[in-house]
Amino acid sequence: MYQYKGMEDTIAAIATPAGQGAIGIIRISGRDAIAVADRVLRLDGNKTLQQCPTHTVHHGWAVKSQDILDEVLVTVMRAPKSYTAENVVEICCHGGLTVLRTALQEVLNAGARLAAPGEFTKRAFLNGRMDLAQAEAVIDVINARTRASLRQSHYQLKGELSSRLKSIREELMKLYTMVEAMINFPEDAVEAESRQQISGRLKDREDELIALLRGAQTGRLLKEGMRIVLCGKPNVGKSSLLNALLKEQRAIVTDIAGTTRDVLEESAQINGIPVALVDTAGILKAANPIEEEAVKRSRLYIKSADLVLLVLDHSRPLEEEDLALMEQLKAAPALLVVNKTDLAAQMDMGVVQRMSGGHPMIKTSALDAESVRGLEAGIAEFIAKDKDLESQEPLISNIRHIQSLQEAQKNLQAACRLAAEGTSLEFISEEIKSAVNHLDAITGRNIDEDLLESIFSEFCIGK
Ligand SMILES: Nc1nc2c(ncn2[C@@H]2O[C@H](COP(=O)(O)OP(=O)(O)O)[C@@H](O)[C@H]2O)c(=O)[nH]1
Ligand SMILES: [Mg+2]
Repeated sequence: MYQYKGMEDTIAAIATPAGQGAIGIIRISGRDAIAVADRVLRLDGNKTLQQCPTHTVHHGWAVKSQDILDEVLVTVMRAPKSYTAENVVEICCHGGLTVLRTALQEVLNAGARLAAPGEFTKRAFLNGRMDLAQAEAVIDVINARTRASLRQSHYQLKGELSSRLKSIREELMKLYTMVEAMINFPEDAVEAESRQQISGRLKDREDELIALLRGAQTGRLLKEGMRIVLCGKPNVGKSSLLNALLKEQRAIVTDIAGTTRDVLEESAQINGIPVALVDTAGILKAANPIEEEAVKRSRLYIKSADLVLLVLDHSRPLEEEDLALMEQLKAAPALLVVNKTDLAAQMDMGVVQRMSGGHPMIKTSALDAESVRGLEAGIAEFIAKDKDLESQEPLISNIRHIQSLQEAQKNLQAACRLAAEGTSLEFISEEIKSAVNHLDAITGRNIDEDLLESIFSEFCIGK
């Protein structure tokens, strides 16, 4: 098994966030974890952790020489049944920063070294407790912003993605062996028939990869959320709608056109999807350098949006600026939001309809909570279109996984084609092998040291 420099060390870190809390945990892992902990602990009844059975909890005191540092509860977990598959001790202290830092310093003085970010999880992976995709799911669980993305991260942590990949890999290895046998023992094989069979089975595996990749779009959405940009000429109610959607007064609203100068971005959740709501200035023709910059930024935001809400003012006749924006957004993912419907209608809805470019239209009033909920529902419908947000299947969301799957799929596509074309079998075998390697990169069977470094450096210390 792969080892890194320092893997033999016993490591320790504060595993809870910096700051005050009811409790804080110091986690120690490694061969000497229990001996190190015993050096800083005085447990009730004068016992040592060495004498205690695994997976038990003990009351006592953390001490520095004879001085008491804190009253603690200590959990001991012996290898291999622990998070890292090594000996692990968790010391539960009171959650003050000074208490924790002092206790950690004593643990370090007693023979442990400070853990690097993600080092506990890295060991869990290297000791075979979980594969790389599962280890990466740990960080996703911690970072999950919505319940839907948390559920997906748990699927991956439990190994659902890994077992799906494993079954595809097994089948590919069978095919690989078959092709190799045909290369090495040509006299035994009925080649034409076998080729067709192999090509069919390769295609089935490719289809499985395609299905996983299709789910990845939803997976990314659940994890990263989407950016929704409000645009429309000044005074139509963009900032009011942003505030209403956020349910707080975030953007400044006045009846003076041009109140919003800079782009404002705020996060919210719509139907369990994290969204970044962006309010733009809505100025189309700049009168000074500040406005010029505002116009430029608005344009950029509109371009990068996953959804644009084009806001129109129902209480005023359509103007050239409205039409210009509609024209500009014809091919963009957009909803037309007809605002201020609480006021008398001045807008020619027939023209709006005709110019809408087929975008759905939603009538609102920023002053009326009920109609803002209608807008939310419209946005939710747009988000959910063609996606299964409640999917019980593992949805891939990690870019590294997506790229590897795409590469594997390309290999299988080529292998199918080659098998059908009657090309030399060696080329087919090469493609299958390469597909397997790409799948192995996801689960970490194929370890690239630099890659591991970069994956685990994203973790927090103590995880
Ligand atoms: N009656 C009514 N007034 C609104 C509505 N939405 C916004 N307003 C008012 O229109 C003015 C401009 O709103 P604001 O949100 O700043 O527009 P923005 O320039 O597009 O951001 C303010 O006085 C708001 O109170 C609405 O739905 N109905
Ligand atoms: Mg505004």
